[in-house]
Amino acid sequence: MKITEVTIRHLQMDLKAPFTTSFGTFTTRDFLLLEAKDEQGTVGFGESVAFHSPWYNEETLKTNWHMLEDYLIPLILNKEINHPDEVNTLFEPIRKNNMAKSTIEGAIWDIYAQQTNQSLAQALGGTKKQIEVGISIGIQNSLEELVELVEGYVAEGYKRIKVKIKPGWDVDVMRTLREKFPNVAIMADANSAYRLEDVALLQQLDAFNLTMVEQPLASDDIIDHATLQKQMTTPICLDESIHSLEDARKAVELGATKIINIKIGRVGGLTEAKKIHDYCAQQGIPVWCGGMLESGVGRAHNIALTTLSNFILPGDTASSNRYWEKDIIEPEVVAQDGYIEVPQTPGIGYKVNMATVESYTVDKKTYK
Ligand code: OSB
Ligand code: MG
Repeated sequence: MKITEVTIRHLQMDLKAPFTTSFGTFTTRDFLLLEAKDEQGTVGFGESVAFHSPWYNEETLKTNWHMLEDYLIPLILNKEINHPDEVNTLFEPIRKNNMAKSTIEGAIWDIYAQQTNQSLAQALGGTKKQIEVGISIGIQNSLEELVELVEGYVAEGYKRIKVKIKPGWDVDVMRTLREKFPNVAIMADANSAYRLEDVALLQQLDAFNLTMVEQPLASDDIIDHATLQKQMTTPICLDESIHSLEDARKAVELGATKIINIKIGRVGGLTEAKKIHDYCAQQGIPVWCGGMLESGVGRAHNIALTTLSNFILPGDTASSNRYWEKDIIEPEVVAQDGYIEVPQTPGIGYKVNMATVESYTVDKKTYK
């Protein structure tokens, strides 16, 4: 295939409910949607998961646009690409900026799947027909509100409840949840809110039989996480610290992580995500697919990736209607009793509704 035209749109979608992490609160999701077209007119979509501000990692919507416009799109336009795995090689001269790279790489995977008449899941080598999903719940104003929310999501059938924690909203919260929901798979995500000095506090979490604690320490650390893991029984799962197969290998070899959260954007695309998945499978490290408050396009990519066999633990890909009044895809993503049916039609398997996309678009530009 040859990509002959790329359109980048800045979309702005209101979240149904604010989402709070240890870093702050989101009420709106601003992101880039990328539409690529090849010489035969096949259209593929990719989503940038970079946020408006650099709280999760160093990338932002604007740095992604800059990288795409000035570096990545020029490396792709009118080049003969036989397989999406080649995109990684084309991007080798550019350091990091993984979310920007992933945006266009995802669209190329979508086109490749359509042209080979496969679902994106099949193109990736995935076999599951349905995937198990959990839900990620932000920091709430009160424990009562959190318990009520968890009750609702457990009743909806989500297979695992993840709760954001931060200093002052941690041990008591997890104790209460474990008491109220003795048989539910529960985990905590700290988004790097602690330091190794907090070991005594973090050890208290071991009493609650949590499935894992996600990224307790610094966002660029693997050494302290290894030290912490030796002092905790709860498995540590790294999110922010893992940007590549090499990072995953080092973290596993050091004993810094027993489980890995794979996010396509954070690792630079589906090809690298698959490599990390394969390595973890060999090492006996279970993985799961993280979420970044994606629109339907990013959600569709996450669903396809999760069909790979070592995605053993439920991910964060919840129903579209948990986030949005109206998603940009049709049909919307629906989790029923904690399962999402994997679409079997070619490509991402959902139709992107361009009228809905236009209604959320605040800026756009085409490159050819
Ligand atoms: O750390 O997994 C995270 C959302 C935004 C940024 C980082 C994270 C999250 C979530 C929510 O936990 C996942 C989702 O529901 O999409
Ligand atoms: Mg996380």
